[in-house]
Amino acid sequence: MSSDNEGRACRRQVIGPQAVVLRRFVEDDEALLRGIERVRKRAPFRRMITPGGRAMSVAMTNCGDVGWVSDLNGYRYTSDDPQSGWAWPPMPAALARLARAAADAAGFERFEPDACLINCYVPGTRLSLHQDKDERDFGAPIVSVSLGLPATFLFGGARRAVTPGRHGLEHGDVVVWGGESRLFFHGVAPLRDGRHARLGVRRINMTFRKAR
Ligand code: MD3
Ligand code: FE
Repeated sequence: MSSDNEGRACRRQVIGPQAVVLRRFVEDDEALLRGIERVRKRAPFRRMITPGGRAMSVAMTNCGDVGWVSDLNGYRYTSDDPQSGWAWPPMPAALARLARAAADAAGFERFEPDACLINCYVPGTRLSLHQDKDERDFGAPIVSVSLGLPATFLFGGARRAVTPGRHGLEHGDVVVWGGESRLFFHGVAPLRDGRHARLGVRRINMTFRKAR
């Protein structure tokens, strides 16, 4: 046991160079779900198109100053939701606060994310092995928060050829990726069937980034 989530101990597991899982770090999942609800009313989940012309398996939306998008022209961050033409919804305070607390707990102080990508998985949904390198500053960590059905997270290395390790992520787990791990290949195995007491038949993952 170690770490401190505003006074509460949480279990911490190192899975790579400066990559740490904070088990059950989330205390108030209802506040997060209210925030996500507010975001998706203005910017609904949608399956984006890859530059290769296929619909992604995961449904995504964003909040914050900028949001990650993919289409036939490639991947990038935009200030407006291309589907509505409106600005992405602001990052709800409960989400921003949790991201900062998790970064602090992992030793990255003063993390100020300007983007939060929200992914929605249903059974069968997967995310193939990739790197996150559309952000300007790789010195800032990425914070990921898992809610709902459990998933198997695949965590490789700096090269695609490195066979990924498998790590279970459950409701309330938070992962912080910095340093070398920041550019490691990673993905999510196809979501298994199941039902989560609060979220039903889905998994939601939020990743907080400093994109600009
Ligand atoms: C390791 N999401 O949105 S979260 C993504 O569960 C993404 O939805 C997965 O990969 C998900 O890009 C995994 C964990 C994660 C996120 C970003 C990372 C791990 C990372 C960036 C660098 C290294
Ligand atoms: Fe990623």
